[in-house]
Amino acid sequence: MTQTGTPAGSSATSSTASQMTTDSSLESRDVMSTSAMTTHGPSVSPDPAGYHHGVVPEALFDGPAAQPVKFYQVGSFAVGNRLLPMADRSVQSDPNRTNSLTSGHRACQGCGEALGARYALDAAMRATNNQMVAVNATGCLEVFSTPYPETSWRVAWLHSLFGNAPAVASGVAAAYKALGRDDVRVVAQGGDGGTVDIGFGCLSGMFERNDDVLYICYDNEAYMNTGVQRSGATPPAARTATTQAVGTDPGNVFGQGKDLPRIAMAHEIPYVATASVADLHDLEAKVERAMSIRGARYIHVMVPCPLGWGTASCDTIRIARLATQSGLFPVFEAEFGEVVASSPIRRQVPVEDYLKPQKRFAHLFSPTRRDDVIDRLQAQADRNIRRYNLLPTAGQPAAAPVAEEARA
Ligand SMILES: Cc1ncc(C[n+]2csc(CCOP(=O)(O)OP(=O)(O)O)c2C)c(N)n1
Ligand code: SF4
Ligand SMILES: [Mg+2]
Repeated sequence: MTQTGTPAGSSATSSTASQMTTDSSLESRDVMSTSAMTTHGPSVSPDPAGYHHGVVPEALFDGPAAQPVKFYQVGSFAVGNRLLPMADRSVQSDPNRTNSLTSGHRACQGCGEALGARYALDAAMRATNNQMVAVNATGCLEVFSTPYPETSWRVAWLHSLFGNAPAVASGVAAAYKALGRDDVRVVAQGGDGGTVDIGFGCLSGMFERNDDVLYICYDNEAYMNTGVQRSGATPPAARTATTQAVGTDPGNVFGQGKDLPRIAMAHEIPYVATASVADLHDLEAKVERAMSIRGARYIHVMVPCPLGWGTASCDTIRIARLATQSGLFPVFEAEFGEVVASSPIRRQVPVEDYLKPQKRFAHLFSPTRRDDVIDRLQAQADRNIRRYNLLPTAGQPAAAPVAEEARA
């Protein structure tokens, strides 16, 4: 509602994408955004309260979104980063970062998806020297960031349909290839529903053809944008609008759904990784790594959704960390179908610690405690710990070191 970036819709998407990606400075993008802006909508006088609606006045393109990020805006990560050597600092600590998803969007407080997307795309922008196009599936990320005619994206950004983001991204990559522009890279992104369910066929095709696209799935484990319906990534026993906590086996059933990182690995594409908003530095590093590789790449990011999971908005990072530290969400990297690295659990917690703070699992604790179901979920975590070697014993590495020759 307040500060927004370029006007939304075609002005920020296909019509300006090729132009925008030829320019590396924020200023040059602003010039084009401003010229595109004049073709859209009525001129609006500023709201007395300081807000503006519809078309963004030209003066605002010199506003905060167009400026380098100020120190206070980078928050506590900057403080932590300042204790690290330069090479280890987060992209977000860099005052000259791109700020690809800027303020003014309408995500809920504590939205893991908004956080993950901002870190991922800023890292991708840095890795590509801002020569990048982002393609978005339908879902919360698209809806909260682009209420027409506004947008919070400050990157060439394209939305088409719920299920075709991988195909659109493949097409964009093919177009740039035909133009001889191998400097412009393509990132596609979507929620778990758009990725593991409706977009799955397109994604599998993109993998199979080894198209030069990084696809990022922000997994909040349900169709959040339309009211928390179950997806193929919803965990067993979770309550959603379509898997109610009723009957002898309340919540989502066991034995269904899709483990997309492993399905991606089965395509033997160059790079597959999982990541979490609990470790944003790791997410950035994986995005940068993925952008150093050509061909189809896939990153699956766990992004808690306070609204759909029934958690406090201040607990997003804590919940995401409990998922990884319980073993329910393994964090690893794979190349050409083989796991090459995994992030060891630092302090193992029982799955119960992860489940309890979430209202979607409340029926496992009240009115009757369901130890049988909790034990089955613990068994899943234990299997992940074994499968990805998440609790390496002393002297044994978490996983084999990444082969340098596999990198681009
Ligand atoms: C073909 C089609 N079917 C259904 C919808 C309605 N729809 C829009 S967003 C959405 C849910 C998106 O879920 P997910 O991909 O998990 O993203 P999230 O909102 O959870 O981030 C649905 C069902 C649509 N836009 N198009
Ligand atoms: S419903 Fe969930 S995913 Fe959607 S904006 Fe809110 S917190 Fe984010
Ligand atoms: Mg989702």
